[in-house]
Amino acid sequence: MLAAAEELRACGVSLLQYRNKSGDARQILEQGRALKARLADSVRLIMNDRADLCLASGFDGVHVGQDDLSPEGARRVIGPDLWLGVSTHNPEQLREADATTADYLAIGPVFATSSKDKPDPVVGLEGVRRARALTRRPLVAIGGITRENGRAVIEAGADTVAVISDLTREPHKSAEEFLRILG
Ligand code: 3NM
Repeated sequence: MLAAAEELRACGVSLLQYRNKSGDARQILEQGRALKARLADSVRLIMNDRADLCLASGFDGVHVGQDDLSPEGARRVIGPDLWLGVSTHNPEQLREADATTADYLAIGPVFATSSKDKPDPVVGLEGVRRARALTRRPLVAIGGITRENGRAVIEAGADTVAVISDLTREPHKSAEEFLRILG
């Protein structure tokens, strides 16, 4: 994981989310601190789900889903300055998240994904367009995004994309190509 994170950083990736759905708090903290030590301030590090472990790891922000701490609960833990991201999966959730102090909103899954257990229904490019019309905050599209469809996702209104599968297969080549496509 550390080597892959460094490789992505070297390609110009500027934000990484640490996501660990199976580890316990102790392992998440250990790995979070190792990531922070290895990458220092060269990449913005976002902790998935856990505001407490974001602080304990020295990360730059936390990302919460619909079943985690509420955005305002997480904000109370991390304070006014760290970044808060919120996952949404439909227009109603997006509207609700837009009324919080979130620094960015995510919409997804845009396309079918095998990286998430029990994903919500796909929203498609139309879901990205609808989300764009509902918020002026930075909008991150997620779910099944590849180098092939990334440009269309940006053209539908996303400011950027969050990717797992298409980055993990060949991180270096993929990150470079994504940055070219998104740039
Ligand atoms: N969240 P991949 S979709 C972690 O819809 C995650 O909020 C989603 O992985 C959401 O790029 C997803 O491999 C998985 O599809 C993204």
